[in-house]
Amino acid sequence: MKRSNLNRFSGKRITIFGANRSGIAIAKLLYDLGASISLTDTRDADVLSAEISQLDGMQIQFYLGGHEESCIANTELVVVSPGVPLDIPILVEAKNRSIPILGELEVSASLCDARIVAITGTKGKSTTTLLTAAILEASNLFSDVVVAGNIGVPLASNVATLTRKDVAVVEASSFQLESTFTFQPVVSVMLNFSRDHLDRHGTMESYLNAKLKICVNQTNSEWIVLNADDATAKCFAHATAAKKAFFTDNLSNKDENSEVLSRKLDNGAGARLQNNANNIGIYTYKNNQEHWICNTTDIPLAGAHNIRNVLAAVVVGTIFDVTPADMCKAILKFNRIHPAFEHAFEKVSVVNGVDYVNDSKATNVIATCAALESVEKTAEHGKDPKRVFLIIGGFDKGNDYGPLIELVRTKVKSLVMLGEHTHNIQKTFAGCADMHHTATMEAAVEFAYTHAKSGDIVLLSPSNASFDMYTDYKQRGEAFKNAVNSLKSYKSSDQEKSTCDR
Ligand code: UMA
Repeated sequence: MKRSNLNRFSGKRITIFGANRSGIAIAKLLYDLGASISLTDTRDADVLSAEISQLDGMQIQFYLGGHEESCIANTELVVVSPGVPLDIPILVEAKNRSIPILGELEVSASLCDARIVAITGTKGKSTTTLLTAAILEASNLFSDVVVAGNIGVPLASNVATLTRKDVAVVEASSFQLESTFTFQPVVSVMLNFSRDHLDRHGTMESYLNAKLKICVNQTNSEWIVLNADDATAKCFAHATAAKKAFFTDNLSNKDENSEVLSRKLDNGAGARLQNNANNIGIYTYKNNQEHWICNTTDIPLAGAHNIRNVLAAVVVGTIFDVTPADMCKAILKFNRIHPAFEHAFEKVSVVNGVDYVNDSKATNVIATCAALESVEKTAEHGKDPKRVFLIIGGFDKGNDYGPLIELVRTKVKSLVMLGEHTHNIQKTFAGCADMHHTATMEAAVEFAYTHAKSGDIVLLSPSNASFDMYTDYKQRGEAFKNAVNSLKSYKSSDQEKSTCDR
């Protein structure tokens, strides 16, 4: 751990908000450093028994079933879990009392001895985090490479064992970045920016400001990796003193991109696509040297969005001087089997030649666009581009479905709307595809099962948060998978029946 910062917490009275993964991990870390810990959560003790039991044997004061005023009465520092909004009344009160409020990521990173590569963006964070970790791991440049952050493992649970010889690849969400102040990764990556999380951040500006925190403390001995085709890249470039590296998947604009990529020639780094023979290659640049890494057809991930994720990851590899051969090896054998990919374009089953795909993690319109864009590449049957039964709908945060219209028109056979908040969807897509409204996930899957033909795809990619019907996107994804799995047994009893009939 970073010795210089240990004293900031030992002996301090600290109240932690949220008793889930982040709250429990940071409670353990700070308790072990000698802090006096209080832990508060709106949920009751009986619901949280599994989480709380992880702190057995530690002297911790619990305030469960709500955040009563006394939980901050004597506290010197508040630490928040990412899922706890900073504007809840008790945190406003803490702020009024001038009690510092830090996020779990802020505290963990300040104690972390390992170098941190932090990856943010509206979409593609988890894939890029894992790709980057795979590339760094292939290099043998580090004693240990860990993935942490929004991907499901709080950085707090790794900090105690990480050393200077290690690297932590941290998926950083806006919820985590919002409450950071000294966060200073050696490499930050900003993938893309689009409308999301307005229920938490209120405005796009405040969402962007949270994301900008990934790079504001970086100096010119650190790096930021930017998407040359994203409109916000300039904001990030202006917000930081870090050296800039760019990636682009824009083949048509080669000269312009060369210029962008080589803007900082002395120490410049970047990655882009380039035509070679019958293929499109991924090329990296550093110090005026160009290296072929692999062809896009070698990438074991479907969809244009994943090519961009690979481009971003190879820029990080290039910054750390990972060899092209090691990067190529890591990409080719990249394995998506990781809990982070559950509910993210997860192939659930094939029933009667119809693919059932769970993309419940698509809580915004851009994510559903990415899912539909990748459909043709994953096609195994038929040429008809209109082969998707798209299950869409949920807790509408004021979505603009505009970017989806053309994709729905050209690829979607039937739009299966789920839940009550479908007015906006009906209005936007009228005339673009057949529409069918269902009240439950089972009914949505059943409808698709009845109407889909071999070669079609039933895709749950809701474009919305899940809170209207479920506790989170995971529960919604499980409901989809259960409905599909019941189809399988329904189908086999159907087959049994028809065999008996014969
Ligand atoms: N709670 C309160 N008061 C409140 C609100 C919530 O006490 O006002 C309590 C809840 O009852 C619950 C806890 O706080 O017990 C929830 O905290 P949390 O959501 O931060 O839970 P963690 O398990 O620590 O998960 C967090 C991230 N969650 C969110 O950002 C919402 C996880 O990202 C992350 O993987 C984990 O830390 C480890 O770093 C999940 C996520 O949905 C995947 N992220 C969003 C996204 O990807 O869109 C940003």
